[in-house]
Amino acid sequence: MTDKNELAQIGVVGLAVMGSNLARNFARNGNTVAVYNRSPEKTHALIEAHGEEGNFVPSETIEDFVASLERPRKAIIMVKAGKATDAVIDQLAEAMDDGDIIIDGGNALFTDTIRREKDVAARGKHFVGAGISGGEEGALNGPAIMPGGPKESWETLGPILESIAANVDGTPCVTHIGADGAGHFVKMVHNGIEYADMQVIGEAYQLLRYGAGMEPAEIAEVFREWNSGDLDSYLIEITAEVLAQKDPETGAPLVDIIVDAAGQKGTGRWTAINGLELGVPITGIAESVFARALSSSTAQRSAAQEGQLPAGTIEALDVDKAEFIEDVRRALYAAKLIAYSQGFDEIKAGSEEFGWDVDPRDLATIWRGGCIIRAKFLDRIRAAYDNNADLPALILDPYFKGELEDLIDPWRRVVVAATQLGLPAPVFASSLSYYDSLRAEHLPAALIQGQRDFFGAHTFKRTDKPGTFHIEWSGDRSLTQTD
Ligand code: NBP
Repeated sequence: MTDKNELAQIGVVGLAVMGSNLARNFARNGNTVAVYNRSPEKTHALIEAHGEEGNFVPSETIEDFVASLERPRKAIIMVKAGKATDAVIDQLAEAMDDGDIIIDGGNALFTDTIRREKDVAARGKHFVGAGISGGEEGALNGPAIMPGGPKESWETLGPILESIAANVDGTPCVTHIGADGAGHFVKMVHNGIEYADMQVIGEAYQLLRYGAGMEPAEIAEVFREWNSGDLDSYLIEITAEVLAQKDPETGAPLVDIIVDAAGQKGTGRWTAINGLELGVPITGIAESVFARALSSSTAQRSAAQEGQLPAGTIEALDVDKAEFIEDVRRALYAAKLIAYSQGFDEIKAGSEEFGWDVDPRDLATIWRGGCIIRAKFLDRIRAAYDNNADLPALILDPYFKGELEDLIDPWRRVVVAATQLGLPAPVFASSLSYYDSLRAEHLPAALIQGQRDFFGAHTFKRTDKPGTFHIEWSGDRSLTQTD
């Protein structure tokens, strides 16, 4: 239904797949929605195909669109992230009044969101960068929403966002995350965790397929079973679906027909870059970004295959198939746990750096539904932060420490088996190194400090007394205290 005289509670600019699904979600949940797209064809198509789903107010100019909104006006931008977002923000800020709210629901880089919030605030309007997760399906049926921006905008926006968000046990999967770029920051890290989660699932598949010699359909059954336990999650569920799927043209397992070069749109890379900038070792996330890059290095990979780099002669141990499958399940659980732990570390560091005061319990709550990394064990993460809001690391929570007691030996066996089989398991292996580094009493960093002092007089601290020291390496090798 469309009514040009009715004022809309919310507006959506950009009616490609995400925007039109989000607009339909608002309308289906009883909100009157103003809709506008640069090229009017998409607006017409939306109204023609779905106009009966609720109350839409279509416009062909940004001025009409703004005029069709009730005050304070609330407009969500769902256009291609980058320059298009800046262009639409400029048009909206021009046409809107003081106190109106511009929301960017695209996948913006959080530093762009910080900049935009400043600019828009200087023009008297509110700006909210909101991470929206769940893809097309989530946009239509209930996404997880991570809004940043000013707290007072949340007071106005909260109820309407709650009306369209996913809902778990009566709790909507949306809450105010923190000021300016906080929402887009946590959405970025969410996507980084998603990269690592997908990669560890891929490594488990690879080991079962080429280590245990199982067929995709049989592995699909294993994943289905795993989905009823600790690993219960959307990504495990869809993995079983993908592995069971046959190619409609040839009847072969679809996974054998798909080219093994993974794409990426940038949020995983941003998470890794930010981890480096903040000095947070998010090794699982970074390795999974590199794993996608390596998979897509097709020329180099084919040269390495043609040149047949030696595999070595170490023979893999004979292992019982059922035991190996269970070991792989536990290794997958352990590596996934590390990815989440590292992701929460990055959020904590980002929150401190930018003064956002992000509550990790909120994320564990709202990520339980709608988003791609929704998983049963987020309830455990919530409980971990409920018990101790200042946990030094998620894996140090007593429940997860207990889980790791059961996981550590299988995890080591799987990394050994992968190494012996010559099968790549970059996140299984690097996460185990991270884990062992954290618990190691001694790290080779002492030697590195010695090397740094040798070639660059970078000084070092001593274990036995305070102060900063240097050895006269090119002279008499005496010790001097520098402060
Ligand atoms: P796209 O990212 O493909 O963008 C297409 C939309 O942007 C169209 O409505 C297009 O209008 C509009 N647009 C462009 Br391009 N340049 C414009 C400009 N200069 N001024 C005004 N409008 C402009 O759409 P999408 O795939 O629906 O994604 C929308 C946003 O949601 C993106 O930021 C994307 O990163 C994000 N996203 C999120 C998820 C998720 O899971 N959360 C999934 C997919 C996308 P036109 O019709 O006139 O060309």
